[in-house]
Amino acid sequence: MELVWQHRWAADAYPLDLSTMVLVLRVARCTPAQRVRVHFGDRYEPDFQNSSEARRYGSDGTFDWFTCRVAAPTRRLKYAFEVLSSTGRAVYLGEGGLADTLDAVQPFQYPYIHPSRVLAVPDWVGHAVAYQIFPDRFAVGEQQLVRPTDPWDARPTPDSVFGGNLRGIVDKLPYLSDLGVNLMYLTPIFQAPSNHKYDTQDYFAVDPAFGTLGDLQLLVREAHRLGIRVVLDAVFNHSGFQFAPFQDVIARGTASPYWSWFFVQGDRVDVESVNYETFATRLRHMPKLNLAEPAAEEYFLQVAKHYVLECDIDGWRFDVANEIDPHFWSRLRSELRALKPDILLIGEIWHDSLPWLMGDAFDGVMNYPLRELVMRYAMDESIDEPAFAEAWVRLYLQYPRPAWRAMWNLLGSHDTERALTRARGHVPSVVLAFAMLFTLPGIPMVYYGDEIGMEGGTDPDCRRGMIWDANLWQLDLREAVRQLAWLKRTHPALAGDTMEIRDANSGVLHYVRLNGTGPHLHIAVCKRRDFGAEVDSPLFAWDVPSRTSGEERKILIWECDSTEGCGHDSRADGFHNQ
Ligand code: ARE
Repeated sequence: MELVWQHRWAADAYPLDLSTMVLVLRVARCTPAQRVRVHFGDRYEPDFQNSSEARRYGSDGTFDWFTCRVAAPTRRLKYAFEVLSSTGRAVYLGEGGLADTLDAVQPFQYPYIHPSRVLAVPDWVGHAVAYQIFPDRFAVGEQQLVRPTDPWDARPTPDSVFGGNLRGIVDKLPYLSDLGVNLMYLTPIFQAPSNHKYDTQDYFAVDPAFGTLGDLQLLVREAHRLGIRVVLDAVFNHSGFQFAPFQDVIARGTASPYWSWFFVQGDRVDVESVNYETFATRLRHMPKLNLAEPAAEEYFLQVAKHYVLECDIDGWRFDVANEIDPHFWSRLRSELRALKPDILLIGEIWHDSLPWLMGDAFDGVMNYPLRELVMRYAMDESIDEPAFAEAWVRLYLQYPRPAWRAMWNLLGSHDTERALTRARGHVPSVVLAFAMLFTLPGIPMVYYGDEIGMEGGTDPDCRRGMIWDANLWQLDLREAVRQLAWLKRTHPALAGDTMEIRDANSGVLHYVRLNGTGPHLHIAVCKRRDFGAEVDSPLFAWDVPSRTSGEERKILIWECDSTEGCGHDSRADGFHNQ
């Protein structure tokens, strides 16, 4: 068993639709497998009716990963793996462990494929290009609605108010459209005392500093007119201190009808000692909500539906999504999907998100692990091409493939240092990172200002006022992002979730976005001069000097009908995807 390994559920055996399953097996590299076959059939049949060859997707350095797509016409499946080792010996792996013969193996079972376990993401995400806005810092409409505490170009403090608002965003929609954005995510905009609005006071009111409900309706209407969808930020893990139900609990204790909406130790709230659960540790202004409480669950379901019905928004990003009762998400998904079938649901989860990507919660998550991987390769240059390829294999196969179409792939957000700051001011590294972000599976998301080379450390420094003086922009960078956005919006190969990666000899990272019908898209980042690919008229070619060694690097993006890459001499390890 230590030689082969299977079954983390959901990632290793998941349905693509009601009659197709994807099975994944990893085999320890210390006992390399020559070949892996899958024997499978209906659970109630006496034997396995079919078998199919699994394809080797790649290696993560420790394991070789094999994937196989199998038909399950009765929606019920049993299966076992036949692993032919390098010595020619066959072993069989099933739920009961290893066996020497197929007859002796106790098969794995996928009892029944239910629709709630088929992760169906909205079709439109394939060509989505997202842009994140922190409303207080983006733009001021014709009238400022609040007295700013700082000048627009100041370095923000945790309490700064710059005065950006919704009408300001409306005025800048043409800028976003020109950049190629077709999906806009706003951090919270509902009434709250802070500048970030993650401490909600009234979920049914737009914060007066940002505007009115009418301004939000105008923003969505104007954005839609330009082909830009709008996603809002739902803070359901905790409320703000001023939230009326929490104030009622403070006033009336257990006599309050909202008592069980919160987690209070004892029979009265003691604000001084913070005797109640909060977001993070003892943040008294952010009391944690109990969405397992039916009345609270109903209330927040109403909040989520309200903005879909009243403002026609296109999706939600859920704050601290991994700390909210999982039952809430399955109800929310089914009710919002009934209201708007192509609504996008994104969780903010910074780590392994598999439990929330199994079809009954989110379509995707904010993909911070991918951010770290791309930045280590493109900016820090702390990992090389083979290491990137191995880490990609591990990350990619961690989730059901459909989730990769809706992943929010980002280089930064309002919670992290900015891309150019991570690159220590080296613009070409940011171009390389964006080129990878826009060509890997998922929705690329640009954090406002990263496209023009804004700098900023961690929160609150990453929330400076947007720079609108084009003389201060990194124009090459913005042009590269604009071209990459065009490519993501138009090339069919970038809309899917499949990718073949080549752990080519060091100095060349080469991956291929596969396209069922038309040409594939090849992306290569080369540190080696004799890359050897006869690539004429690439769609995108960029010389990117290395930040650390100064050696020449090149990004090449070209189309080709084969995955062999038009004469490219990369001696790929046969990484193929299915
Ligand atoms: C600010 C400062 C803090 C300070 C706090 C004091 O940044 O350093 O302690 O004020 O009040 C919002 C505001 C923040 C504010 C915070 C608390 O935007 O400016 O902090 O409220 O008042 C984890 C969570 C993740 C969360 C991050 C921040 O998992 O959900 O921490 N992100 C969301 C939003 C934030 C928002 C909140 C939550 C609260 O995106 O903007 O903060 O509603 C590792 C861990 C992650 C961790 C991550 C970052 O990767 O794995 O779990 O994320 O680090 O810390």
